[in-house]
Amino acid sequence: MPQLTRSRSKSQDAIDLEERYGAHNYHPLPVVLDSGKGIFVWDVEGKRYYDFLSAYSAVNQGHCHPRLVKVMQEQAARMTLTSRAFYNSVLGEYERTVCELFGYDKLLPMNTGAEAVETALKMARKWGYERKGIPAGKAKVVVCEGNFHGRTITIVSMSTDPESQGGFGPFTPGFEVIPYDDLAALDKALEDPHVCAFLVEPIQGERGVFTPSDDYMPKAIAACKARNVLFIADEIQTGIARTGRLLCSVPDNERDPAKRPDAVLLAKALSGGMYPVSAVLANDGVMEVFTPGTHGSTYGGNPMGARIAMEALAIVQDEKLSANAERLGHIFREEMNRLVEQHAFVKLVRGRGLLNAMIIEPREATDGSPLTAWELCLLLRDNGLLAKPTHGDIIRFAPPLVITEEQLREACGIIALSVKQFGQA
Ligand code: IF1
Repeated sequence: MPQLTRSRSKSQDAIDLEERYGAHNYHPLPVVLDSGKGIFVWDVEGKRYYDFLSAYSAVNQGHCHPRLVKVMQEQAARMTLTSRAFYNSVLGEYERTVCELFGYDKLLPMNTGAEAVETALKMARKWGYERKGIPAGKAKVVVCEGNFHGRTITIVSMSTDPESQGGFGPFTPGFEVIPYDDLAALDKALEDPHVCAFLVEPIQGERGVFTPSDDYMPKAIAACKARNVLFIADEIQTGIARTGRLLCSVPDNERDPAKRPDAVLLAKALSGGMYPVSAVLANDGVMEVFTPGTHGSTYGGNPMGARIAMEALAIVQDEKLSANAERLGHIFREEMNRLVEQHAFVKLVRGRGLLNAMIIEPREATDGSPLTAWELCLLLRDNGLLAKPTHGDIIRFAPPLVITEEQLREACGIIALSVKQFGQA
């Protein structure tokens, strides 16, 4: 297994500090990043890498995009936080911009993805009681096996992943889990008049870029509409051009409310990786369940995040990032499928746009040591490309959407070399 001798100095010192003083709630790949620009990041020793994780699809616009740095500097020197106790000069313009771009009446501003999910759960339950007539305390939300919607106790209450959920009980009641990409199971679950919402990822990112049948989204939306159940699309990872269009759950040109989610959740790339910004989008008939004092957040709707998010969305449109993700995604899967043909241990490549994953069959090296997706990620790192394994045998590949075809093809070359080395280990 080729190993770069790593100077003990800066990288190891940084790793040692995190080991000593930081909670061990992650197992990071051993690389210490220090700067980023566009699709590249540099470690503390000055080595350059292709970033093929994009901070889990938060850095769609590329690291430190100059337009985002500029608006952040300007707003930082003007006004960063007022709280919602007062109006501010940016929030209304931001809300209008996002509502018009995505085609909804209202936006509720929050900060993290999990906060947007929690907000949507509260909105759905309250709507269920006040608009659907569900008896108090009986509202249920249908979710899917393999879901990932965040890390709060209510959100992990609906998780089917023991690692996410284990040890954190007692859990929030009111969730029903059904198989993903199974319309019959959804129809059956929706027969329960106490169901207020169906919360689903258009592609299950954490599960390993689990892509459903092409008709799953439109038919699931129709099933929910027929049963007066809110369809909530968690687009926190799949949204904002990542899968080749603005939203993954519905085509950009679909404006018929009967064929669109009742609520859309955004975060991550909403701010281009510069600042925590999330949002819940819904129409008046749903969003109006929130009245003054029923929900809030200290930082939610702050002018800094609002300014950054407007610019982040403008970049997505100005630089045609959806079209780039769609076109280069096809090239990427074509190149990766050559590896599936060449190497028996490369089982499958799947994804949409520039959200893709490779399934690796775990092996043993000639010296008997384990060879899993982790070891392949170490080889990728040594060859100048950063990606992260999930669930042991899956590697997610998600570069910033500003990547060019030439850069993508060079990165494919790095992946092919690393896979070859992995096969020879
Ligand atoms: C971790 C995963 C990805 C998300 C979807 C809500 C949230 C996320 C579809 C919550 C967040 C992040 C969280 C981070 C790693 C990463 C992740 F592996 F955990 F699942 F992307 F796939 N909905 N995903 O993907 O948003 O509160 O984090 O802002 O927790 O390890 P958040």
